[in-house]
Amino acid sequence: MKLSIIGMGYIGVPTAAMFAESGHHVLGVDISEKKVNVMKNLSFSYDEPGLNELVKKHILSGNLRVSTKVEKSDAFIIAVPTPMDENKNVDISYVKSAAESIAPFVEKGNIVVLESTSPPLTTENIVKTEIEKHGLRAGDDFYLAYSPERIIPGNMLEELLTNDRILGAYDENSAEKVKALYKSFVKSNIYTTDCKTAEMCKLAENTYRAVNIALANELAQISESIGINAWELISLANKHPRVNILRPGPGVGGHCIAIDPWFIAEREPELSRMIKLSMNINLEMPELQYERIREILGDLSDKKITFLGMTFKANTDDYRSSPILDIVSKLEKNCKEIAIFDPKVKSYRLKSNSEKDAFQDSDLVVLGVEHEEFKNLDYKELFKYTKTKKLFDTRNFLSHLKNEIPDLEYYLLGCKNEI
Ligand code: SAJ
Repeated sequence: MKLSIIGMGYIGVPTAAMFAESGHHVLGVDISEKKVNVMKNLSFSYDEPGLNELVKKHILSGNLRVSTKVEKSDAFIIAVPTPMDENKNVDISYVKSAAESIAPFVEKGNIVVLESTSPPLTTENIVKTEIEKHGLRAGDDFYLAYSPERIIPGNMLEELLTNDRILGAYDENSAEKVKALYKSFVKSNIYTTDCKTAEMCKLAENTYRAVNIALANELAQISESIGINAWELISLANKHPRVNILRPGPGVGGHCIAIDPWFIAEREPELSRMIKLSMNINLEMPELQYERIREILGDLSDKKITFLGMTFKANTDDYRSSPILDIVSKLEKNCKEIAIFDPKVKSYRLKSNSEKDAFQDSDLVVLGVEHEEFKNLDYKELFKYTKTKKLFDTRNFLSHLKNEIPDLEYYLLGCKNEI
């Protein structure tokens, strides 16, 4: 088949590569000329295992072309961002303009799929409406579906193949056609339903995780208050066969868990009580860590603070809406110096060139993100360069150091006991 995938971002690129790998002729479309040229010139460098090789292979094989312009195709897949504005309202304009851009090219018998995380009814109210403006009717003339991805950064290619997939179809024929299309690479089950349920399902999955993390974050605060260790508490509770509490942390970042639940809250503000409360608990976490740092250091004005890791989670280079950067921006206003050491991130204004530079004369080291690279640093040596040996671990990742470095003052999120 000839496929056009609209949006060459985090989801569009691996999806395009996977369809190309399964033998389809894929056109990746993006409004950014720069992005298109980077792909054409093979000068991309995605921080995702296997992705660079796969994209390169199919640009060279000709199965994957890229352009700023849509072309006639058998199927159109929309994978554009659905960001949130300052008022926590979803901005659906990219979906609308993507639908407008494909509408003149959609012909009888074509498939149109929306993959972007979207509020309920987007497929029918926006995508269907835009395409029908050109005279075709969904169901009668073209097949229409919503099929969200569920892949986790760091394991995207594997999860594209092996995750079960939800497919919300406009009618039975659409379900059959779109399922067959995705079956060209999806090895696991594809469950079909209507568009609205599938849209809500994607949001419910990320909301489940957000609420679970909020519970962990609340337990961390309670543990700090009553003098127990939240990590031990959660690990013991999870020994129960039907309990699985997630991990507390300095906040929830990225462009999924921190955002998608608000789409439900925007649609049903009165009914989304627990969702809003959970999101607000997660949002408080950076501020609470800022307060904890003030508690540890007292007056900040003459202090240098070192952060290990600045991304929104471990083992990624992505620092979009990173809670660590929220803490950094609060501290920056009050302390003498901030140094960040993050081997994943290529450049950032506060980034130190080496771990030694970052530790030099530091008053406090904060473990922000548990990157693999941080497992084997020579902490004994590095703490020789700091002014005082203080470590604040927001991920329970370096607790072993308290035995290895005898004079280390070790502070842990979710625990205020003397350690
Ligand atoms: N986090 C915690 N504690 C935890 C787990 C995560 O504080 O126990 C934090 C992370 O540090 C990070 C944030 O939550 O800041 C989100 O990370 P994540 O690993 O939970 O999720 P994402 O945003 O990378 O990916 C999620 C996944 N959704 C679910 O697991 C339900 C992924 O499968 C989705 O495809 C993705 O959202 C998406 O695109 O929607």
